[in-house]
Amino acid sequence: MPTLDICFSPELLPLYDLKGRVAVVVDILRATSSIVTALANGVTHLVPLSELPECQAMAAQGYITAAERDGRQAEGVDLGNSPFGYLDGIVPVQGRCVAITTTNGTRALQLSSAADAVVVGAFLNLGAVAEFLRQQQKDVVVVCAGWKGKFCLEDTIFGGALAERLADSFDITSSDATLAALDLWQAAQPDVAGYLLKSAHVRRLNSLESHKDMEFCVRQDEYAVVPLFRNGQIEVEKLA
Ligand code: 3SL
Repeated sequence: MPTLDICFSPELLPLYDLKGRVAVVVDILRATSSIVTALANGVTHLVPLSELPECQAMAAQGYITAAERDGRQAEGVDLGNSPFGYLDGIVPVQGRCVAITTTNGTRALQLSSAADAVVVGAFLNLGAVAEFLRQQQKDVVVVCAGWKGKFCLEDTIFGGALAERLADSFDITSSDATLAALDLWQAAQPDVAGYLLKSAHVRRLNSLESHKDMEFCVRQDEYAVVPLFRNGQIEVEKLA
């Protein structure tokens, strides 16, 4: 039976061998939730980048530019990191490609590229990701983006929710990280938005008036897309 393990921070990735495994990169607030929303709403592909100037420069190639630093939209780009940027129609996104840079999420994607496949996970596409992993039948590592190298609750409870969905076909008991994430998910799941009110990043976002982003990002199974990061681009995988 394949195993499901959870890496609580990109700083811990040197302890994990991603070769031969599938990495599910998660940054619930908000990078992977925004990427899933973008692809489910007509964006053709995204290019995750580390530096703001390289993201801004992609405008010359016809890309929509999206950038966040410390929770705020960066200067000189079209969008920040709110999923509503892909829903509100202020910047038309249908058929467009997006260059994106964020504090933690895009970095976690790039650091996971040694895996056999790098999947973009969020509550918004939880069921589709679980189905994809069932089809792959490979060991899985959930890579939590965290915040500047530190543990965060929202990515961890996603790991627990994914483990719960895969309990019938994956070994979810041999990693203490997965067991801890499952326990936290059990505590959170009667009211995920309420539970996350205590998380550091929700408090940070609330001070930036992004509370509605959090409520949106904890919705489950809103979109049946499985974005894969390969060859420098994030695109939707067509499910068999
Ligand atoms: O760090 C990131 O990648 C972002 O998702 C953080 S924020 O939610 O946009 O502040």
